[in-house]
Amino acid sequence: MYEVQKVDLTRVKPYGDTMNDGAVQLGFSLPVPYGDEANEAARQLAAKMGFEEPAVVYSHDLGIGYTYFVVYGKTVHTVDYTTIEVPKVDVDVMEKEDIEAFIRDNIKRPVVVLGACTGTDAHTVGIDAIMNMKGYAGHYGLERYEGMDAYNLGSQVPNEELVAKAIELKADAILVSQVVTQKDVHIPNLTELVELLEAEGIRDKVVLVCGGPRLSHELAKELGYDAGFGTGSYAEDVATFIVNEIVKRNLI
Ligand code: B12
Repeated sequence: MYEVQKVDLTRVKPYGDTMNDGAVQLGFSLPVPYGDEANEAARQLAAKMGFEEPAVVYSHDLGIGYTYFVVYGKTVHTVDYTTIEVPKVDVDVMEKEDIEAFIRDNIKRPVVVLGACTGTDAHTVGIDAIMNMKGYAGHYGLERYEGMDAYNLGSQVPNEELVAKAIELKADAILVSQVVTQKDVHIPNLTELVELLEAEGIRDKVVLVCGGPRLSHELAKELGYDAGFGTGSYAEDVATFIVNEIVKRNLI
């Protein structure tokens, strides 16, 4: 019979085989050729990172002098889970039908939503997941919502073009997707959009939302957005936020 072990939430550490053994799996590559010396380099590096009993359990030749490793180790550190607070979008997510009814009852006109993956970013799948008719993982996208006029401009859209389209369509909400975050390329790009909207005098008239796998609500707020959505977001999460925000800010 299983014995339920009580977890001390003030001192949480990873669980591998047994409670609090601290076991973790790391994956990284080194610019050294595949072989025994490469494995030893990876093991020593994990030890220097502070992991106890580091062991290279897998390595793979990436070619041209690079090797990939999977290393097991045990961390000695813990975190106090009871003190953790993560800023999140604060709305009770509605179902699609409830959002449609909310628009009918409270906004009484079509909600215009404009979306794009901006700058040099060519990843369309995230914004498509939110906007496309067929949706994502069984959640229909905004194009299928009654009472919403959704325009998906696709990828690599310059901020200037997005702003011009927002003015032309009198957009209620602008949705920006940023997937590439290498060298923090998303930060100046997201900031530029806010600045352009401010220069046009329409920042306060739109609900401005960004999303992507490495974006948080906290970062979005810092950059001047109304909300940020990360991995595992669905159309109804952002649609609920938009319609509530329109009513709250009296953008009707
Ligand atoms: C498919 C893919 C590509 C395809 C894209 C095709 C396309 N039409 O989209 C191609 C091959 C073109 C590509 C190219 C590149 N890619 Co790429 N790509 C991927 C991959 C494998 C999957 C991304 C994806 O489709 N995810 C599925 C969607 C559904 O998830 P999502 O984007 O997170 O979206 C969800 C949420 O984040 C959120 N969301 C996203 N956007 C928005 C917006 C709003 C408003 C809201 C509310 C929510 C929201 O909702 C979505 C649904 O839940 C990832 C690795 C991975 N496994 O994630 C790398 C990855 C994103 N790519 C990467 C890189 C580096 C590149 C290249 C630079 C590679 C290169 N050197 O050429 C180029 C960049 C080209 C460019 N100019 O942008 C890196 C990015 C690293 C980083 N930190 O920036 C990744 C992480 C791979 C890696 N591990 O290195 N890529």
